[in-house]
Amino acid sequence: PQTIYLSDYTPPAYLVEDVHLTFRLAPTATRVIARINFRPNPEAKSRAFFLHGEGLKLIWATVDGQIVQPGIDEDGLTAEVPDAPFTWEAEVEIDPAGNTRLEGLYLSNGMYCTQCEAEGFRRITYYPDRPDVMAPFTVRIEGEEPVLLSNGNPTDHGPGWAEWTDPWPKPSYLFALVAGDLVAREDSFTTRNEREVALKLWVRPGDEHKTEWAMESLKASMKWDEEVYGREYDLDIFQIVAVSDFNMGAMENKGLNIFNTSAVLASPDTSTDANFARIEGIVAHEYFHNWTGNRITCRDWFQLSLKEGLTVFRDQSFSADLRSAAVQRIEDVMALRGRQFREDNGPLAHQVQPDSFVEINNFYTATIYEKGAEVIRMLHTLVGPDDYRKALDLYFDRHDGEAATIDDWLNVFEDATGRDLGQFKRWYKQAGTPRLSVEEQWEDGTYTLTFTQDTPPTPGQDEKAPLVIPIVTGLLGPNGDEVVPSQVLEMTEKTQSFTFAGLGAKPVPSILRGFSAPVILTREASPEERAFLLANDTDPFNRWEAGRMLAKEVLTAMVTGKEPPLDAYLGALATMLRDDSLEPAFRALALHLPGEDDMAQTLHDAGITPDPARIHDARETLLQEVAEHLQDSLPRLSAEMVIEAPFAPDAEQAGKRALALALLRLTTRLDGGKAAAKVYAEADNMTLSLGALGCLLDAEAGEAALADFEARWAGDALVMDKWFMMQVSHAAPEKAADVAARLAEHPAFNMKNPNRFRSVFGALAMHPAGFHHASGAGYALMADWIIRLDPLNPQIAARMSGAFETIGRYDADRQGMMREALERIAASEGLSRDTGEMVGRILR
Ligand code: B3K
Ligand code: ZN
Repeated sequence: PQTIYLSDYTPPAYLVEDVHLTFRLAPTATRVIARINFRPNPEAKSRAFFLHGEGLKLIWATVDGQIVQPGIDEDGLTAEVPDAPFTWEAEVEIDPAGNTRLEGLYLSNGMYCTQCEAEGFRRITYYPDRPDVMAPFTVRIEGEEPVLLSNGNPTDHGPGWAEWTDPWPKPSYLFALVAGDLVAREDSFTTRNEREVALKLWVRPGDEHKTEWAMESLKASMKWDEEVYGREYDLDIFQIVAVSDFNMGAMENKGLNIFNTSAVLASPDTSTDANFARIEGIVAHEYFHNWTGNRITCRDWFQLSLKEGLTVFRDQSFSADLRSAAVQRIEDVMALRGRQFREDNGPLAHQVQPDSFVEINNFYTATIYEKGAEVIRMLHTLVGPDDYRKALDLYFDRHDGEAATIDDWLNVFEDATGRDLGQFKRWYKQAGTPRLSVEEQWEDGTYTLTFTQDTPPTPGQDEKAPLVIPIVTGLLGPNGDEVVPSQVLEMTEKTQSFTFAGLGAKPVPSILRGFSAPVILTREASPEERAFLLANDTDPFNRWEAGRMLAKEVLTAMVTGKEPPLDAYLGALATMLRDDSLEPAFRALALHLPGEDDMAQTLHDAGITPDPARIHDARETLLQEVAEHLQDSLPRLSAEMVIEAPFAPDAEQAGKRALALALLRLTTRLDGGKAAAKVYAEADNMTLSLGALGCLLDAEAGEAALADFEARWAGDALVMDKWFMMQVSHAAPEKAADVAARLAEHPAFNMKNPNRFRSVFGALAMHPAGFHHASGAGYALMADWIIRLDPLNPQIAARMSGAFETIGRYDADRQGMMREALERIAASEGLSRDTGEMVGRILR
């Protein structure tokens, strides 16, 4: 397979004036007739005419009405065309029913839908399928399905056909078509300029009761984007469609977003609070793409983070505004560390702006998305909110309607603020997580912090230069008062000192507040000092962080056979938990021990080879200690978390339920599941019933509840995904692979459905003690299923192979077995470019 390089970018030879598509839908033989007006691109270096096309059966093609015989290979076609504007027409046949890759046009449960990003449109018709070719589309759909949808505004329809016009020039990856038996929840939104926008959320009949939350989230997003970014919606209608077979969460197609059912459908009895929050965030994310992604798109896929990093930053800010900013930040950082740091510290590490790729779908990663968002957050911190807004206004003014680059983005900030961002750009070009160490000095009322930054080598990048790191820092006095409020220390050198003069006593520093940069901060501190920060820091993120650092030190000591600072930790935890001024959601997060994967990485960083079984046992032991230490407070605290009001999926209630369940997990360790059984029996919402089920499974008392759950929810695919997942994630380590293997034989298991596949094998990958069990059963099973899935859905198979990305951390035996599993995948016949690239990078 061919490697694509950023440095090879050349402008397209021909631009598209407009596109007209006609679809004659039929499950195994859909005809697509395209009429495309091309004109030579004055900026092009060549006049070679090439159209992408994959898996298409060409019926005929004409140039200016004359039949042509193009040269066709597996990537597309070439033809003789004039060095002047001309009309290309072609008819192709495609097979939506046979499309298990879920890229291009496919059938999902009898309903037609599309997924074109990144390169799916070339599986629909011959086209310059690259994001720097933007054009207005008109679409005619002919089919017997009652609902026929495409991008833009509806222009005309009749029995068996409908026409749609999207006036905004767009790249082909934003094209969408949906046809099926669907019903809509309808609403409307009035923009700040008093334009009425029709809102429609399309679902299968029977799912109507799960549409309210997404609709409310959509309206909130539309309002927020007007208020915070000054961005107004630009069509007469905005539609969302829920689809049950979908490779990722959702897709921002212009005016017609397509969503995985799991990312849009919600009701209290079937969805957890986490589901509600995720849906709110994804609805916002896709809606925000209308400006950051669609109106201004990417010149090429190396610029992917231009739209994704920015849009993640926007959806995180939206959720922070709607919910608790502190809790949102903690959760975002937990996700960043869990996925991006893991990626950045292994063989799959790559730049926020990569230099090359083989399969672009492999680069929709935590680095492009979450680290990309952190980079924008740092810009925001460095220039401040006012200049940030000024720069964004300039970005929209200057690049609206264009396919832009990350350099364009940085230039806008330079022009709007007068800042030189040359060094800052390294965040885009340098992979790896910087380590930030700090030393302190105290002398005559002057306190000095000396920082050193160091980014370890990553594949293909041995040398790392110093980055610009905004270190938000405040100082606390010995009695807990803040003596120096938060300020941004702007680090640009490898080693750099910052002094604070005129202090009466040696302060306690609170460094990297709000997690102001995506780095690993190492600072020696006594358990007492961590406990002090957990009790007193005015920055809620660092308050939580202090508790987490302390928990990690306890676990590290337990794993390595040292004396753990248990009393300091348990004492601080108990005080924190009883502090009513802290919101329950925060207390729930602070009660949460660092995960097993996080501990494995932490030990590896400290030069200790992690043993997943010992980590698991240490965590279990510590949880038991916590439960016993808090024993007397558990009943009272649990009682305080009972909600009398009717269910609402808001942050406040969700926080109370989160704390109630954290307490229930501890209680279960003391009562063997008695309280959990009661909660399960009485629960009137999915958050509590699933939480209680988890407790019962942990206590090995879950059989009855599992059977009850299955009987009750057999007809609801999204809830059954949870049923599958819970059994794997709560399995004892030595049983996890067996449980997954057995579930894969269950009649309701369907490997063609990405949600179901992930609910079993994604859960196994995220169960470190199970996946890495010394028997090697986890590795072998995962490899078997990746090999089986790859011919059907290479994108999901490739993604799943990321389970092996932590290979470098483990002992020789485990590494050997992981390598063997990877080599078996690599050697399987006809392996996809997607999985081939991933496995190759991990093995390299
Ligand atoms: N842009 C899509 C992701 C497309 C993934 C293609 N493999 C969803 C999003 O980021 O909003
Ligand atoms: Zn996105």
